[in-house]
Amino acid sequence: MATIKLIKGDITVSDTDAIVNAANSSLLGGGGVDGAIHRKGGPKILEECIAIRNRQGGCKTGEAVYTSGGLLPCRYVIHTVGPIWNGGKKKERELLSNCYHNSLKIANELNVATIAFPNISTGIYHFPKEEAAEIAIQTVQAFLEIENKTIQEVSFICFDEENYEIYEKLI
Ligand code: AR6
Repeated sequence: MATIKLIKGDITVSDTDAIVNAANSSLLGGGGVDGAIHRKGGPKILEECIAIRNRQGGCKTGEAVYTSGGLLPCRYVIHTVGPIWNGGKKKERELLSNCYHNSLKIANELNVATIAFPNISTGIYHFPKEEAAEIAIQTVQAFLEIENKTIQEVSFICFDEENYEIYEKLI
């Protein structure tokens, strides 16, 4: 059975096989964790994102794509697009769950053993943090129990203290 870990800090220093990026549907980078990943990962990640864009026109909310890790310690960056919180009636919960599920699915296909997630949608996209944490943990646990083949360890990397305390309480 795979283990779930909680870490406070910066996902760009994670040496897991894969890290997940909270991207936007353009895949062209932005602020928050996305900005940090592209800044530290160097231009190769963006080049690969542009190639994906040219092939399939970006990435829809709830879906995920992957690139190499560029200059980062990880082997892969899995880019997923979280929902923008809009009051909760626009399928935000389901879409957030899809982000975790689809990222794990890709990780499995890539034979990843260790993967780290940021707290998708809880920054610039304003998803309520407590509810986002519940969805993240629940989706990961369900995947590990039912569909997992290769993943041995999933880390939740909380950058802000508020998210860290919420996860500490829930895990
Ligand atoms: N490592 C780990 N977590 C981080 C880091 C970091 N280096 N930096 C920020 N966080 P956000 P979103 C946390 O805003 O809400 C971008 O412009 C942060 O504390 O990065 O999904 C994209 O291009 C928060 O808990 O992503 C999109 O346009 C979490 O990461 C948009 O923001 C997510 O915050 C996506 O918004």
